[in-house]
Amino acid sequence: MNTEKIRNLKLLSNTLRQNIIKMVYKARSGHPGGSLGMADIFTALYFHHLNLYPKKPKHPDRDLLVLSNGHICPVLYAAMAKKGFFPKKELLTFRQTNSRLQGHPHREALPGLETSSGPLGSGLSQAAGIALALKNDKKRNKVVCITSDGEHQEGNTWEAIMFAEKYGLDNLTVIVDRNKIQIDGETEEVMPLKSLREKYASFGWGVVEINGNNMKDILTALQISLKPRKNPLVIIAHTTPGKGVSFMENEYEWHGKAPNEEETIKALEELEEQRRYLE
Ligand SMILES: Cc1ncc(C[n+]2csc(CCOP(=O)(O)OP(=O)(O)O)c2C)c(N)n1
Ligand SMILES: [Mg+2]
Repeated sequence: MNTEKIRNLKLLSNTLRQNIIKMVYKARSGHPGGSLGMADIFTALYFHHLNLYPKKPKHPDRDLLVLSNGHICPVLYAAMAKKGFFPKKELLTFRQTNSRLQGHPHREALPGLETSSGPLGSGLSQAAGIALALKNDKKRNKVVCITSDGEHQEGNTWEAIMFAEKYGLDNLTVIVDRNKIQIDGETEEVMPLKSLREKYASFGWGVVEINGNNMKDILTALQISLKPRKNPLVIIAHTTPGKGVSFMENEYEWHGKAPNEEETIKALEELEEQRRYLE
């Protein structure tokens, strides 16, 4: 794989991470843990994999991204701004009254969002419905659904997994943020999920398991998702929550807490240091 391309993508991930910290700090609330952990995957999706039209967000040929775990929208907004869906300075309106960048995505407020989310566990059903409709219309747009491990503790998610297999949704790729944390603890302690690979496989899905913070792994998995197949595909992405900010990594307390001024300065210094290493 082209090393220059990988380096550029890593630089973009770093930009997204810095913007996530700035947004959550300015809003004094939000969800940095999952957002930072998923920055590499959002970078690969927005700047490599998905066919998007920032100036024509409803373009009929666009691919569709459904973010089910809506609380990690800082990473979605940071990717959308960088891609040109809206001006970068709008990122700092995150979570303000009347902002288009609500604390959980509001589809009708911001062009480029495919769904509203926040109530967990419904995005996979929405994505499966969209994928079935596209298939029925013989359209070739890709549908990618991002979902969290916490959402796999909800029954609706498993109904959608059965549904997608029944209808052979070969245009659907699900990416699970397997970061092993949720709002108030570790998933395996709160409600063990054990092997999502075995569970999805037993439901008839194709399964790829990757390090979700390794850009080469991510690009390889996305490449696999493009191969002709008969079934839906899941990419189980093992990510480090809080990735890139030492004191946030793997600490579930940073699921939904804003850093104070001192923490923000430290976080941005660390990210800047990582950037210098890439440049
Ligand atoms: C239906 C529903 N129940 C509860 C919540 C509150 N809630 C918000 S985030 C969250 C944790 C979910 O786990 P996960 O998505 O894995 O969190 P992360 O990895 O981002 O920390 C919960 C319980 C919600 N948004 N929706
Ligand atoms: Mg989680």
